[in-house]
Amino acid sequence: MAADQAFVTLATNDSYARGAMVLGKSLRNHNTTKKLVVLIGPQVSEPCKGVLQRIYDEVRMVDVLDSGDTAHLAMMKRPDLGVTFTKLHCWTLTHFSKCVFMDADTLVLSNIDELFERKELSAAPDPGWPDCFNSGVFVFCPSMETYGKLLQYCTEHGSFDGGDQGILNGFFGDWATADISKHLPFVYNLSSIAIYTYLPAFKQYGGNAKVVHFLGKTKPWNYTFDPKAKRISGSMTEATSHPTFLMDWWTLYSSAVVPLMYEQYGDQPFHSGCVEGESPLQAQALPPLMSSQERKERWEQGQADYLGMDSFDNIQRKLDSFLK
Ligand SMILES: *[C@@H]1O[C@H](CO)[C@@H](O)[C@H](O)[C@H]1NC(C)=O
Ligand SMILES: *[C@@H]1O[C@H](CO)[C@@H](O)[C@H](O)[C@H]1NC(C)=O
Ligand SMILES: *[C@@H]1O[C@H](CO)[C@@H](O)[C@H](O)[C@H]1NC(C)=O
Ligand SMILES: *[C@@H]1O[C@H](CO)[C@@H](O)[C@H](O)[C@H]1NC(C)=O
Ligand SMILES: [Mn+2]
Repeated sequence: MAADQAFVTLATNDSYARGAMVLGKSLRNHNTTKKLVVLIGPQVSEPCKGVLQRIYDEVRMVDVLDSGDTAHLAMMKRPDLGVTFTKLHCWTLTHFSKCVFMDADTLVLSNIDELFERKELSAAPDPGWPDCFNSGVFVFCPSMETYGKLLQYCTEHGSFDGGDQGILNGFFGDWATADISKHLPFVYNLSSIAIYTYLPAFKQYGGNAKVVHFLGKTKPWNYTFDPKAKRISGSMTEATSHPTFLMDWWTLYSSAVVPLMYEQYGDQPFHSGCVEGESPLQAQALPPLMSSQERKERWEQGQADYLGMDSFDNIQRKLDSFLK
């Protein structure tokens, strides 16, 4: 039943909140039947909270330092894992029987409600180390018992990578071997982004990416965008490595999120990241980019960009590593 299932994300500050706004809009635009929940940290400002409330069914404030419970105690022992403890809070959402966690730096390109047919803990292999799962998208079942065990695991073992991915891979340590149905099939690493999909053939796959995860330090909100000219500016090298999905992100953000921000901020100034006619001297501008819809059409017409985004070598290498 849809009412007791939810997509859950986390925004610790206003930067990640912008990611959560776009993610929420992308889920709504693809007509999800599930509830949308965002966990926020105390640093998220009131106007951003207001925008999130317009998009999400539930905006839940999580302040680990203020909680006075086992999470607080765990935090005292492992202050380095602050954001991780906040993320683990998703297991306390026991008014839902099943949830899909998605990082705020992900974007949905089609309806992915079928993920709820999977069991805890289902996730996609990490592009950098396929025996580990990537914790940017995972299926879980809220439970106070599991939550308690996870906190205990944190304090006893810490995290081998200093973040939640290390904790979750340690705790759900049999993921690589125990049950193949918990592997969300086919992750490809097309130029620093991981894409999750359920279709078996890479030809189909290329046109049917369902989720984009903007891995790496530079996030979509670190660029600036000129909505009229459809130009993204910022770090040139990074922007060219995942241009079409970056364009999807900015198109949705500027059209569906920025108007809500104007409503919530009123007369207060805020940083939208959208500029008009920015001088090329101020930032390196990229040429206009194809949207992923255009890219999909090209792919289907057999005009895939084999040397760039859709590089056959990249895809083949990834396919080989998962088929082995
Ligand atoms: C916002 O939070 C993310 C992760 O939760 C962190 O990596 C980032 O540095 C924070 N940004 C600011 C401006 O505090
Ligand atoms: C979502 O639903 C609306 C209204 O029923 C429909 O017009 C639209 O095409 C649907 N969107 C998608 C992506 O299926
Ligand atoms: C994924 O892509 C990045 C950037 O293109 C590259 O540095 C990395 O080696 C790739 N990883 C794998 C497992 O292919
Ligand atoms: C991205 O932007 C945020 C603030 O919006 C900043 O804290 C962070 O350092 C930036 N990251 C990079 C890699 O520029
Ligand atoms: Mn992420």
